[in-house]
Amino acid sequence: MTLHLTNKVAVIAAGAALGIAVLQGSAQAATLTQWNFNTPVPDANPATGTLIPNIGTGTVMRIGGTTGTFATAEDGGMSSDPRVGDDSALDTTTYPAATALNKTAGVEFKVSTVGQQNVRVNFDQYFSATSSKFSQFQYSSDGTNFVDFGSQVVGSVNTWSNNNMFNLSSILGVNDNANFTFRIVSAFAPGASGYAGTGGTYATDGSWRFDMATVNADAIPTPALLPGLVGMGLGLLRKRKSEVAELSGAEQS
Ligand SMILES: [Ca+2]
Ligand SMILES: [Ca+2]
Repeated sequence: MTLHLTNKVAVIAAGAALGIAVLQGSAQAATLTQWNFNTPVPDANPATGTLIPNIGTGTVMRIGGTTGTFATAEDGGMSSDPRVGDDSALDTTTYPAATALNKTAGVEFKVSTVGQQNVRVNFDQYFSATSSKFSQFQYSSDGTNFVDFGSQVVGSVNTWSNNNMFNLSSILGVNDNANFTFRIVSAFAPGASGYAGTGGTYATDGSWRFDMATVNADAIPTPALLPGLVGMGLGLLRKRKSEVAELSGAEQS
């Protein structure tokens, strides 16, 4: 009897350990989507690039009347992109007038987080001398209504600010969501009613560039795995019991 109980406990413990291992395995952090904006086949021309992500899927667009093409990410200290010789960044210019349209102009990214949680966003941003010195990160769970999140990125003239990280792990509404959207928009100087130029003077033709826009997330563990594992554990238990029964029979004969 003691032997049976010990076996039973051992089998259940093994099954539980296996279940935990599988759950942990399915929750590995991964890059969901990334834009490096580089031409997939290097063409030695940073002014040509792509809006298609190099990892995963998603869409990016300029918003609030901004325009632009692609520009090099290999000046101003360089972005964090390891590409050499053909490193493109998403260029944006034609920003609002000095005292107009606070937090409306910049870039917007849409990435489905279906099946994902613990969403973290990273990006590199370059500030020209007359661009807005302050950029605001915002997220949306419905693709329409945006919420300011985190500290503003504060620019330095003609310089890359790399690996700006916004951890949305505490924002449950952006988990498992096909409408997850984030944007980076120009913001009035703190306490002021207009934009501050990165180098002092603001102008609508100042430019921001973006590179290595990255969404990391963890896969949500799949509950469907659990019944299967419980079944496996019971199967092992039955097999062990029948082996013990056979063994008992053999001893009696
Ligand atoms: Ca290129
Ligand atoms: Ca790049």
